[in-house]
Amino acid sequence: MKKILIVGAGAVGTSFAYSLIHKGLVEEIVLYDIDEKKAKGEALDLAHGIYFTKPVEVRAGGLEEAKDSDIVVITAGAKQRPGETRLQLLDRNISIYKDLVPEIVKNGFKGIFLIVTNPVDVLTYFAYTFSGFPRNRVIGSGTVLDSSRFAYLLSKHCDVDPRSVNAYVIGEHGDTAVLAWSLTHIGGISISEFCPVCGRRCFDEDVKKAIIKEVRDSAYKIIEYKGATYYAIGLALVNIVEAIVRDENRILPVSTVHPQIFEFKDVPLSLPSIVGRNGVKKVLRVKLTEEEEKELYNSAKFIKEAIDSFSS
Ligand code: 6V0
Repeated sequence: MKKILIVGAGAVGTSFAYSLIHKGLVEEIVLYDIDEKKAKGEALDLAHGIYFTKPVEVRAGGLEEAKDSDIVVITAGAKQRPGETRLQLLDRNISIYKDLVPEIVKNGFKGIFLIVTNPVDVLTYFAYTFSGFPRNRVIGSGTVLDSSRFAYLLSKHCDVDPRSVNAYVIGEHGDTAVLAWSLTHIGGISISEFCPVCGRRCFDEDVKKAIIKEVRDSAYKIIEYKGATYYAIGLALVNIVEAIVRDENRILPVSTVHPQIFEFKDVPLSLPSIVGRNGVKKVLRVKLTEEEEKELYNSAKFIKEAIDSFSS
């Protein structure tokens, strides 16, 4: 795997490109934006830094670059304004996808779509239907970022390195995201049994509620403070791309369109999934508590209703 086309050279697309150039994962990074000058400027700025990073060619290009790209990462579109939900972006972003996705396919793209634009789950569904690609090759960044936020907060609470925390947020990347406490482990010890081990503050209901709120509201808070979120998602995307390019079979909570979940058909949402060269190799239907299962149901229902309301 050698070439990545980034569609949308805004804050997220360029933060991703900036993180990617440090990794030495690919040979070419092409930036495309409807604002050609912006794509050119960003590509030049990044290219001038290659002297200090790993060898990689960074340039601006058109959608015809999709032909021999291995992964097309779509970040193009409108972003949330302060107070706006991700779902409120749908109208604006779906029409962009209606043009972009078929055009990319028409250009001979045979690789993997990585969808980032919000609302990411619903747009993963539309990218899947507009492209005609198999489910495993249309991946949404899903709750990979939410899971890293969750792990970060747990790591702060328990005073351990975030990489030693195994934590998953599943379902929608949005207001109905499910923090799966029952799947959470630190150093192989389930979170419910970790408190006596660490002897610090326990996870009483108030602490749990505060962490759930903090994870769900992170984006709103950052958008209120600085207008947009982009660094952490840039790094999260590198993580997903690395799993694909290196065929790692890494387990990541990416979003894919599930043929059936509960009574709903073709619902895009995140569950821990094995990610490798062919995209999503397998989705793990994890065992949840009754309460978490109910929350996942609500998340699936919410996404399904959003898709149906748009399709009808
Ligand atoms: P931005 O900085 O406004 O960049 C968007 C870019 O898209 C701009 O440069 C536009 O010119 C470009 N664009 C618009 N229409 C087209 C088009 N038809 N073809 C090509 N380019 C186009 O926004 P930012 O980069 O901050 O956010 C991009 C998207 O990512 C938004 O929808 C965010 O909500 C979403 N995010 C998704 C996250 C996730 O976890 N999935 C996280 C953060 C942001």
